[in-house]
Amino acid sequence: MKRTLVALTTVLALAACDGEPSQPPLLLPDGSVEPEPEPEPEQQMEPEPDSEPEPAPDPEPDPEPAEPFEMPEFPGMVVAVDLNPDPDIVEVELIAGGNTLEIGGMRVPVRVYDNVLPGPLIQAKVGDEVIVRFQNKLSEPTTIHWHGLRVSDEMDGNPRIVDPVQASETFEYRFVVPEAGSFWYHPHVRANEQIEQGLYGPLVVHDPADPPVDAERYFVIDDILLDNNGRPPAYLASHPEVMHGRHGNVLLANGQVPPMAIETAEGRVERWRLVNTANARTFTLALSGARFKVIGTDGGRIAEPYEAQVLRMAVGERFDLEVTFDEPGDAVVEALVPTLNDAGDVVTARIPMYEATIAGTGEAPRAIEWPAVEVPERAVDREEEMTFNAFNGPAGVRWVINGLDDPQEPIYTFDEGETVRFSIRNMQGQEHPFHLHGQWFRVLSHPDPYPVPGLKDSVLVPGNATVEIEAYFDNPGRWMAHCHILEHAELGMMSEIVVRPAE
Ligand SMILES: [Cu+2]
Repeated sequence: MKRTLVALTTVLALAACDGEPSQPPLLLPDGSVEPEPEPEPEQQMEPEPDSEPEPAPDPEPDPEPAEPFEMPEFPGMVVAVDLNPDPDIVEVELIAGGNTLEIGGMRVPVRVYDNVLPGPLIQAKVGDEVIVRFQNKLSEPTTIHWHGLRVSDEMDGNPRIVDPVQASETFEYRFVVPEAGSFWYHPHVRANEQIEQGLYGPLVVHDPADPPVDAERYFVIDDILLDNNGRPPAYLASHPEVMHGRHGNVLLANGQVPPMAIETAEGRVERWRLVNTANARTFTLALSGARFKVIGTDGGRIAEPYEAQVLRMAVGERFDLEVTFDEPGDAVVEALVPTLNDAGDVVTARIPMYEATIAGTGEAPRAIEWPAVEVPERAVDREEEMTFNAFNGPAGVRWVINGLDDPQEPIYTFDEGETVRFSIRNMQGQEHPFHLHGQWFRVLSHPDPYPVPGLKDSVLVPGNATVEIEAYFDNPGRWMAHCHILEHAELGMMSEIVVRPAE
């Protein structure tokens, strides 16, 4: 495990070195040479004769050149290197390939992006264009889905719209990131195997208007199933896996066997982002040793931040926390995992995932003022019921949405701009984390005691329960709507919703 760590930090140092010198975006040093080379043609359209030497001071009232946004560092993480000098374009290379990593003292075969687990963190700021030059060095087709990003459907990694990237082929993903938030990326082909084997990575879209914090961190939480030799057992081969999805026997905190150690100090305020990238496991996380305030979820910051000691995170969900260190000591994120004790009783194991050592400084933390988040009121245009169910077919258990087993036709068609209230009824005891691509929704009612605020793209629908959501179909296209327990999706629980563009 040590070796993995060293490898990661080495790569990180390289990434940081590469990034620094080229980073300060070379916006024209004012009042020098003629503005010929880059600036938009408009400037050349107004050729006032004579006055060649001094370009008017006008074209630079833009506030941007004064304080270019600086991407934060994310200590301990591999960050994708932006190869494009344009401050409004993030261009990265990403390679999916096989490798062997040391996990928990075993040599484990993995498939990962850029040879690291999790894949490199991709970051941009709101409105940036993101270009990902992707190479598939796997032995099978794949795609990349940008979980939570409202991109066009052709860039969404949906293999029914754009053919998957074949083995040893390349593809250029290109999209604008319209909203700030914590996102992640992963394949949408044989996802139950490819994601389980390590193909996932974090993605952050920053809002330059957010107040600065003392550190940003991204916690990528996963579990994987390994046999005694560190190999993945056969997929979809056991009844529990078919029924509940693949639950791992090894927890991973940013690709390592936990706990992952963090160094911080009294008086600091940090922003921690969390994502659950497991195939199936819903994580319950206990937070202690600091002040934790939930400031964001799937769709970015929320209108009413709240303090929390426990988070419930279904697959695909994200949380953004403001973490304040009032005093020295240890701040810990623990996974509360139901397990069997020696007597065969179910008990809750507390597994430390992240342990922050808070050095004493005697300093008091400052209060952070987050800009207000607007919550527009929208009238409901339609009401629909969606059901989740299962049946036993000739080929075994199938999981279905609205009674349909892997339907090839869209299950709903809406018009761009429509607001639709769904009552999602789960007819069976197994839970389903529902994920809608390309759109946001809000949770109106939920049976669990935990708050589910803000704009969402993923929500847990517990067994034999109903969850009500209000969805905003503002992004035209063909969009996947499915269970994010990857085994359920593979066994039928995968559908599409069409949003017709407005005239
Ligand atoms: Cu499911």
